[in-house]
Amino acid sequence: MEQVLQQLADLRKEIESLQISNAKALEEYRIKFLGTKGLVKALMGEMKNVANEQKKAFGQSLNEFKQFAEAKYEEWKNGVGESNGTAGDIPDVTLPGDAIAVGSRHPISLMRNRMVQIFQRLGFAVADGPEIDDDWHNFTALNLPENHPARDMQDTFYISTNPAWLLRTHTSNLQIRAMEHSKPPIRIVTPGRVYRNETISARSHCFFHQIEGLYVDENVSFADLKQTLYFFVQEMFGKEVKVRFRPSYFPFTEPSAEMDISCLLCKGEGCSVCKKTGWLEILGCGMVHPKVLDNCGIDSNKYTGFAFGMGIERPAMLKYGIKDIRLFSENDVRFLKQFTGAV
Ligand code: 2NL
Repeated sequence: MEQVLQQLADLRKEIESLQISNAKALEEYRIKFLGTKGLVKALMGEMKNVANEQKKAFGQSLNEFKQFAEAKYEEWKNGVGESNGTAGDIPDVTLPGDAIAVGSRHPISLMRNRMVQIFQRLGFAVADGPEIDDDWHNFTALNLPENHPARDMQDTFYISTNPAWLLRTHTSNLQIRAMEHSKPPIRIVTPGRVYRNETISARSHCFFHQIEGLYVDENVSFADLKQTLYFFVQEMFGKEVKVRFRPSYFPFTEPSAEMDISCLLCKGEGCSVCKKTGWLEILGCGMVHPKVLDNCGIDSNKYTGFAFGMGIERPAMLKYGIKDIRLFSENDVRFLKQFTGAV
């Protein structure tokens, strides 16, 4: 008994002399004194060798020792904190800081912003609105006949629970809404996401982005349209780029045209990107059909307007050298981080 009490006193001295300042040493201490194979447990096992009349005194001393060892453990634990076990509890202020991960703008946003800014300089305002809309704003008001193939289930995503609603197939729905609720002069651009039921491949996707423009006022002419788009092309692609207009057809414009720019890669010489033509088709446009103006409550005898629509993906692919349209929507960080710092 005397011997064991002496042992406890020695161990207490040993603990008092310890200086524990890191997690590794603390864990070693815990294992040695308080662990399942530690000294406290071992001394508890001595109980059976102690004479009956001494059991109480021994138990008491051992308990006190245990509490002392545990209290010391807690004390050190609080002091050691989150230290990594090698450097002690004093932070190393010379360590380099943790890098702050910087995000980047999406290439579609970059291209959209560039396009929008050019039209803003010409006095166009940005209009926004719903991606889910009704048949009227997406088709009927735009003079698309009831049996027009664009309305087909094959091309348009209808909302399954209510087929009166659909995912817009162009941002013209926003231009219709603008004409319905405001009076000329109206000068807006509508960038946004549109949906078409197409097979996904490297060149086409079931959703993509568009920017449309609309200018309605008295005496708006096709010459205004041409000059507006010519200014856009020069600002967007450079002064040396040429444009050409080809006659075309859209139900919502009359006359209608498609505009090409000289190929940015071969400068009109003919290459694989322009399919040896020297030209790239970038947009459709025309004078707003009088029926469309009337559908929106704008007097087509008093007012005229021009409109145009172009995709954002293709110019973005040309500018950034992107070969597969699916990259835009896969959110692969290896792709996206290449645009870090771009504005
Ligand atoms: C294309 C062709 C076009 C329009 C969009 C439009 C809108 C209203 C009235 C008349 Cl509200 N027109 N938009 C006009 C001509 C062409 O887009 O190829 N887009 C990618």
